[in-house]
Formats: sequence, structure tokens, C-alpha cells
Amino acid sequence: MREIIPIFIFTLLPFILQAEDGHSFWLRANNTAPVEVICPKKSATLRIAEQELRQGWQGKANEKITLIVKNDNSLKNDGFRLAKNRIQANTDRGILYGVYEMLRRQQTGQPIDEEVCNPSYQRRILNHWDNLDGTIERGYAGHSIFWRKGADAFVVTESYKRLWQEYARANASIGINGTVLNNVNASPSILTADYLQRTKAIADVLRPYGITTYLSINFASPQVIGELKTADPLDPDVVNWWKEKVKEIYSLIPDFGGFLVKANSEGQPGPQDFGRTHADGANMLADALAPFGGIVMWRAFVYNPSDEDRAKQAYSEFMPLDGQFRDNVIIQVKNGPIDFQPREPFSPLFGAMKKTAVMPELQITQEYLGQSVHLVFLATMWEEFLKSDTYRFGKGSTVARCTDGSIFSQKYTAIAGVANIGSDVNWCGHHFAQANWYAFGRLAWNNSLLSEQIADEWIKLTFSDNSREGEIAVENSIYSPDWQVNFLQPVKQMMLNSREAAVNYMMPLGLHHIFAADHHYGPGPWWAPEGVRKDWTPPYYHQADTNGIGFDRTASGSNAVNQYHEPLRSLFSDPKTCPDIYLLWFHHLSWNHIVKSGRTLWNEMCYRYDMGVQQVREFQQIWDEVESYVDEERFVHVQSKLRDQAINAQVWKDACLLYFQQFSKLPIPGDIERPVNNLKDILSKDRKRKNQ
Ligand code: GCV
Repeated sequence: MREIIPIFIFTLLPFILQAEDGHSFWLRANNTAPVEVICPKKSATLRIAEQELRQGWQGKANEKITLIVKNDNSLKNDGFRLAKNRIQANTDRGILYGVYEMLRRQQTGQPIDEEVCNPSYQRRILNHWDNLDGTIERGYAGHSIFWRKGADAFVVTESYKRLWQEYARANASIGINGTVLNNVNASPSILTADYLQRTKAIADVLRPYGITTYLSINFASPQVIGELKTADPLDPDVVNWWKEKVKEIYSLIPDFGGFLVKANSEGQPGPQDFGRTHADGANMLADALAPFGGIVMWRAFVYNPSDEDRAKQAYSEFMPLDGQFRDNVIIQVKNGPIDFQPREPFSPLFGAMKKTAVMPELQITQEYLGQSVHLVFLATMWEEFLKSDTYRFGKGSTVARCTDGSIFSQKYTAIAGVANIGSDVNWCGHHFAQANWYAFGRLAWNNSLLSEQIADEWIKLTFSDNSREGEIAVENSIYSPDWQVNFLQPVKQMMLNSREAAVNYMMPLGLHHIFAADHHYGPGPWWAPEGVRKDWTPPYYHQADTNGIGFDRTASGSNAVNQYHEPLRSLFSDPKTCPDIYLLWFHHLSWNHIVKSGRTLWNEMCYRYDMGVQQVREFQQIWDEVESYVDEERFVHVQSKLRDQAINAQVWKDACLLYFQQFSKLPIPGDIERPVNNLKDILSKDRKRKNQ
């Protein structure tokens, strides 16, 4: 148990909160007392572990902490055994994670009891969609921290090294142990000598923090940079080209992790260009990587403009290949069957592939959730996803258990998150977007953590001040009942409600992909210009007409329900049993259909959109009321973002209701606030934005 130190709340001293820019992530606390660290083994990673303990120690003065690397069968991979004055692990990396856990517990007031902590997934990986010219696809927090264009593109300055080190430290502190440095829409140039040298320089900085480096590759690389006539995965020259390339990479980066591949998707080249299958392509790369211990993360995000419902295509493509992949291939599957929407049911591929390793891909960057403007805490969405029961192996076959090795064994288990990190000083553009980076790491480590606990930890670590005047805690301490009641509780509630609020004001009741143009920010249910692929336009997804709204995915429609295991198939098929949250995902229903609340579908839509707007207005109030607990820099920043979010939420509500009203021809219920924007003006602003 944590020693209880007498703590009194000191309220008389003048109280000034230090301005903060968010760059330190949660690693803000300086030690409150000296600590002696004993670590018999020496390594770069252990040196970091020792230093972190000394720097962040919040226990009693002059305590001794021992760090022991020793084989223990109860520990898996990077796991560690925590005790009051001791951390033990099989690996140096395990010790480092143990140290961060000890510091987290100290700073959040949790006990440090004897406990074994093993990670849910062996590989906990960030995916950066960073382009080699320094831009970031779906990045909303500045430029790439890895790549830049221009004459200095390959110069490794001290300031870059410092930034990479800070990045590595932040990731290690939440258990992330791998990173893919470049966009899945990969430039073949990443495998040329200059870029590999830079990759080596980055890998060298990340390594002591236990971060393994991976790269996304372009399947046509042998043709584009290797000058071969083909990239056919069964061609001996191509096979040899990849073998040589892999050898070259390992000569520079001996612990290189492997490749991430987007193939035959959204215009990217792939094995199907040569009449081969995804398995042929993935296995060829896997064979090249296997002698070095590397893996292939092959994405299942594939779909083409065809008559088949987009939501079905990944399953149709990959299920027939189950069992054909090498054991160092993992199929990386997005959480939902379409594309990181504010809400989707889980992808039916989870649990369905039984002889192939599968890993979840989550999106931390808020491409479809207000980007770096809206406060949306994603842990609740990920918790909903990980806990979804696939029923593949009976009740309790959750997505988490189908992917972490608990239900069927995989040689490698992994989880990926598309990063929201850029060159902005606070890394993520919005202070609260850091909570999503933090949450991804925590859930990758322990996929049964509750979002409430993650939010609780994050707020304490990010906004409290646990320094003491002697034995006296200062005002913003986690030990202050005032801080807990008036800051922690309301801010936590705001975070926990934020994703549902976004679903409400953007696309409630199972609506999806009704964004304007391809920026994926504002509403655009009407957007369907001539010549644009149908499956890239919102009407494909909402199917609104005078009869009703929603995508019929039952047996009378695309029959996507059939890809789910019973009892889900039946549950989703019947509008009476289909959960409201997925109603219009699976059904096309009349505007007067009665939903579970007893309201008509149209009225329910009006209530949900309005509720979303009201929720954001509440967030604004909550934030204004906690002003005295936050430094001015962060307070003003978040306050201004919330104002924009409130304006945007109103536009979402007005745009969607006024647009869909053209089909429903029904009035907005009398007790709901009227729209304040005209559809005409929203449409004309949207047009202008596109022409800019
Ligand atoms: C990296 C969506 C995004 C694209 C992204 C793609 C993917 O379509 O809008 O920007 O490309 O997903 O995950 O490959």
C-alpha cells in the first residue's frame, strides 16, 4: 500500500498556475523527494529507467528501489512484476514499463501493491501517415516530426534527435513499443538509400526507449526504384529484389520490425495487379523478412467500386484466404467495416479468420471526429469495440479476446493506432487529443481497462499539481477534495460523454459517412458530384428518399448481416431488436417508423441532433466553470476550440435536419430549438471551401 503522508490542503498562499504548452505529455512532475535506485544490470534502456525514477519520484524521501532483470515464467513479453520497492522483469524494456507504471500510480494516488502486469498485445504500434515531403495525411497537428522536404531533408540535427527522443519517451511511458514511420499510401522512395539512412538515424534514437521501427512499403517498389519490369510477387527477380532490400535494411537496423502494406486499395498497387492474391503478396514479403524475425502487417482495408456493398468487401476478399498466410503475417483490420466512422459495428472479420493472425487498427487522429478542433475522447469508442461480442466461439468471444491470443493462439499479437502526432508544440493540436494518444497506449497494454479509469488517470496526470509545501499539498493536488469534486469529476464526465455527443450531432442512429467532400470534417449528406465514385459519396450510405432513410444490409438488401455470427445476425436483421445505435447502418426505414423511445424515426433524429448540440454547450459551461483550476494557456486554448466545436455542431444539426427534411417532409418537433443556419448558406460555404 502507498504510505499515507499527512496531507493538508493549503489555501492561503497566493496561487499561480504555471503556464503549460502540453509538450511534456503526462511526464510533467518533478520529484518530490530523492530516491536511491539500485540496478545491477547496465544498458541504455535501464539508464533511462533509473533516470526517470529519480526525476519523477513522488514517494517518501530516501527510499531505495531495486530494478531486477531476471527470468520469471509468470511474466510475458514486456511484462513486469511490481512491488513497493522493487520492479522485476524479463527484459530491460519490461523494467522501463514498470518504472512508468510506478510513477503513474504515485501521481494518481493508486497503491503500489505486489502485482504482475502483462501486456494484452505483444506489439503495440503507432502508424504514422507521414509523407516524405513532411505533410501528414489526415494529420491536424502540424508537420511530420520525421520527414521534411528541401535541401535539408536528410540532415539529422540535434534538435531533431531531441524531438525523436521526446517522442520515444512519451510512447514508452504508455507502453507503445513500435512505430511505422511513413504513410500507408507509401512512396517507393522510402526504400532508397537516403531515406533508409534517415530511418536508421530515427531507429537509433527510438531503440533505447524500447520502440521498434517499421516502414510502410509500396508494392510496386521493385518496378519504380528497382527498375524491374514487374512487381509480380511470384517472379523470381522480384522475390530476390525484396530479399536483398530486406537484407540491406537489417544491415542498418538490426532490430527492424517489418513492413506495413496497403495493397490494391484506393489506387495503391498490389499483387492483384499481376493476377495474384493478397496471400501471395504478403507471403513473398514475409519470406524475405522471416530470417531476420520481421513481420508483415497486411491491411484488410480493401474495397473497389463494385456492386457489392463496401461494408462487405474486406470480409469477402480475405475469408477465402484464411489459412493461406505465413505465420509472420498479421492481417490488420480497421475496427469497423467501412472507415473509422464516429460509430460502426465491429468488422465481421474479427473472430472469423481462425487460421490467420488478425490485429485491430484504430484511428487516434480524429479524421472523422472533428480533427484537432473537437474535444472527443475516443477511449469510450475503443472500449465499445474491444468489448463487442463476436459470438464466434460462444458468448464472451469479444474482439479483444479474439485478437489478443486468449481464444486462439497467434504467433504474434498486435494492435495499431493511426497517430495524431505532429510538430505542434503539444504534439496533437488539441490538449484533449493527447488523451487519445494516452488512451491508445493504455488499452494496447491492457485491453480490458475502462475508459473511465483512463480518463481519470489522464486528467490527474495532465492537470493536477501534486507538489507540496513540506507535508502540505497545494490546491490543485489530487488529494484535494475540492479539486476532485469541482475539476476532476466534471471534466471526466465531459470526456466520457464527448464521443456520444459527436455521434449525436454528426450521425446518430447508425448514419455514417455523410461528410462533405473528402476533407471529412463538416456535413455534406448532399455531396455527390458527377464523376465521383458512388462509394465515396454520402447518398450511397444514407440512401434517403421520400420513403425513408438508411442502408438496408439485411437479407432484403446487401445481406451484410450474414457476415456476423448468430445471434448477432438475427439481432441486427430485425429493426425491433437491432440496437438503435446501428439502426440505419442495417436498415432502410420509413420516416414514421417507431423507434425504441416511442418516437418516430424523424422525430428521434431531430432529438438526437439537437441533443448533440446541447451536449457541446454543456461542455463549454463545464470548461468555463473550471477556469481557476487550469493554467491560462491551456484554459484559453481549449475554451476557444470548444467555441468552434459548438458552432460546428450547430451547423451539423442544421445541415442534416434541413437536408433530410426535404425527403421526410415532416416538421421539426415543437420543443426542439429551430435551426439557425439556412441550408442554402451552408451549401454555398461548402462550395466556396472546395473551390479554395
Ligand atoms: C491513408 C481513409 C482515409 C485515407 C486513408 C485510408 C486508409 O480512406 O481517408 O486518407 O489513407 O483511409 O486507411 O488507407
